[in-house]
Amino acid sequence: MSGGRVPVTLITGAAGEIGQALLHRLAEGGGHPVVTVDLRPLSTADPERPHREHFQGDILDSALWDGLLRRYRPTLILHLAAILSTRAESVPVLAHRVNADGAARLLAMAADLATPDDPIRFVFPSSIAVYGLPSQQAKDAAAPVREDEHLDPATLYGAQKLYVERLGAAVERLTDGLDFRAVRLPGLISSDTLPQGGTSDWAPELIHAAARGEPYSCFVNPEARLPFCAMPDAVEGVLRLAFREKASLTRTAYNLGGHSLSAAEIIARVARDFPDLEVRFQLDRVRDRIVAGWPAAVDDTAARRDFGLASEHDQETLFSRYLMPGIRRRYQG
Ligand code: NAD
Ligand code: AKB
Repeated sequence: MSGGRVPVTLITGAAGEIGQALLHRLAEGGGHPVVTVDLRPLSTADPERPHREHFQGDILDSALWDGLLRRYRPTLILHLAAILSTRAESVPVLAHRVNADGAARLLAMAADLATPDDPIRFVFPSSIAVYGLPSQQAKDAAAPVREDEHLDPATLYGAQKLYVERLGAAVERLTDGLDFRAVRLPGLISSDTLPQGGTSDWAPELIHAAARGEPYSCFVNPEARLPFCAMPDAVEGVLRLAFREKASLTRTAYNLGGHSLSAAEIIARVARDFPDLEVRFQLDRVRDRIVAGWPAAVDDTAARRDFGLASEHDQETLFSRYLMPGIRRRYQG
């Protein structure tokens, strides 16, 4: 207890794709009880979760934080709540409020609460959207992008992610007891959940459509290429960073790598398991252009060295051991 308040791990955006996977992983035990915040209710499917309380509401609502902080004292904050890239472009004012203001307020709250005796660790999932390659030719020619290269985001979402990374580093410098770190995630693919509002969504969408036996209308061109990572590997990476001592870290923001895959390559691989897969290309120029500006691959040497990032899946087992069995279970029983 700290001032009568219960120390907790706080997860915002916990009802989202990563939040659900994180909660599932944290249910394996250890650590403080978890308190969650999201606009949406949490799925109650897993009664084993060591979950203490869910606050359904807006991270921008100060009454929500007053209520939460009366009873709980976060020691670790995993700030996931966000509006993803495609949706952010269509609701720019809201996206700014949630992605930039919301994170800034939460950082200010953490800075107010943190002391050298009662420190707070703040973990921020950033994105490959912080990078901006000027053209498809530049993207094709680029080596796996390192953390300090091509930091020229073309989307609102990417600019907001980079801003929060920089703000977090600045607030950390000004605050004894606040420890901020960020991990730039690639496109994620889960066998259990589907994404909403992102630009890397075509890959998970088409894999899930194949398993449901439905045709898929792909909004990027067949050569569109991004790094993709299995959801459990990404969650493991986030947690490794979250629990690593500060002395081991040499950066504020780390790349988490993925398998560099084009839409055509994903289709060819998925068709091995689902030969009836039917894909039509119906280009969405805005989304296709966003993908053209994001790197095809990122260099995660620093994360491997500093916090032991190691993915369980290689490119083949991503499909054969993780995605295909999970997706078949989900749709075909
Ligand atoms: P998601 O959209 O599934 O989840 C985001 C959650 O935030 C949702 O449940 C939503 O209800 C909640 N939310 C949005 N606005 C809110 C608000 N004002 N108040 C409270 N809750 C709010 O996204 P995700 O894939 O789980 O992503 C989690 C984080 O990881 C995000 O910050 C995202 O930018 C980042 N990220 C995700 C990916 C990916 O491929 N999934 C890649 C890179 C970075
Ligand atoms: C999105 O497409 O917005 C996310 C991301 C890569 O940040 N999946």
